Amino acid sequence: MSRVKISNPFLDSNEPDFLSHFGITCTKEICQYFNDVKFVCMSGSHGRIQLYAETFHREARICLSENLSKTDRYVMYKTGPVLWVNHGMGIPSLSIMLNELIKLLYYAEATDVTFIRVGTSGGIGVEPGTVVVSSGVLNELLEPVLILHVMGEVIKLDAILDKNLCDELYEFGKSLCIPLEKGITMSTDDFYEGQARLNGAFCNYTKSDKNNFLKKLYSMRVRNMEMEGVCFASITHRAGIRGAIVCATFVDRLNEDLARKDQAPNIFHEYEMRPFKVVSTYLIEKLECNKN
Ligand code: R2B
Repeated sequence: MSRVKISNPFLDSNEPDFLSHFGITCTKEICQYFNDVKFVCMSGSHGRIQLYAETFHREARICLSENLSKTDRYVMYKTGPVLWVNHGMGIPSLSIMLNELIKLLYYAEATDVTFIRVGTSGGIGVEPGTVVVSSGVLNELLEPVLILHVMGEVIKLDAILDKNLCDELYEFGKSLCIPLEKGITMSTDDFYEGQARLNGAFCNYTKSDKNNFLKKLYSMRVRNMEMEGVCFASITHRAGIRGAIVCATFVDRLNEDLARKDQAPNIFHEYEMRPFKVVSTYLIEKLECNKN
C-alpha cells in the first residue's frame, strides 16, 4: 500500500494544519473521514463537478456528502471512496487546490489514491465532441515539464502521467463507443494568445502563423489544449499519485477558435458528459471489483 507523498520538513505535526482555500482544519476526526479515499475526480467548474458528483451518486448508488469545502473558492463532494473537487481555471488555481488536497490525504493516511482530471479543452485535428485521453503533457514551450518560479529561480519539474491508467481509461472509453483519441495535451497559461487564438482583445500574429503553429502541434501528436494538464501531471507525479487526464473537446482548433455553446447548449452538455461517462464507468467497475 502506498501513501500519498509530501516533502516538507516545516509542516508541524503537533498542530492541526489549516487548509485555507477549503476552510478545513485537519483535526484527527476530519482526517479519519478521508481515510478511505481511493479516487479524486476534478474539473474546472464547480457547477460541472457538482453535476458529476450527483450523477455518480445516482448511477453508483453511493451516498453523496454535502459540499465539504467551507469557502467559495472550491467545492468538494464525497461519494464513498470517491472525492469530487473543482480546481478553477489555470495552473495557479489548480496548484493551490492540489497542494491542500494532497496534504489532507496525507494527514488522512489515505493509500493507493488515483487522481483523474475530467476536463474540457480545445481539440487539435479531432471532431468536436471527441474525448481525448492524455498520453502525455507539454507546457507552452513544448516541454514535458512544469516551470515554477521559486525565489527568483526557474525550476523545472517533470510532468508525467500514469501510462497504465491512461491505457485502461482509453479501453473503457472505446467499449462505450464514445469518440475517443489518445494524444498529447498542451497546457498554456493563457487562453487567447497562449493558444494562438485570433479572437482575444490582442493579437500580433497572422492567421497563417496560427495555422502553422497548430499544424506543428498536430504533427507532434498533440490532440488538445487546455490550461492545467502540465501542473496536474507534475504534482501528482511528485506526490506518488497515479494521474490521468480525460477531456472533452469543444472545437477543432484547426477549423475554429470558439465553441458557440449559446447556439447548441444540449450538444455541449452531451460533450461534457462524455469524459464523465468514461471515468464513471471505470470507477464503478473498480469499486465493484474491490467489493468482491
Ligand atoms: C479549459 O477550459 C478553461 C478555459 O475556458 C480552462 O480551465 C481549460 O483548461
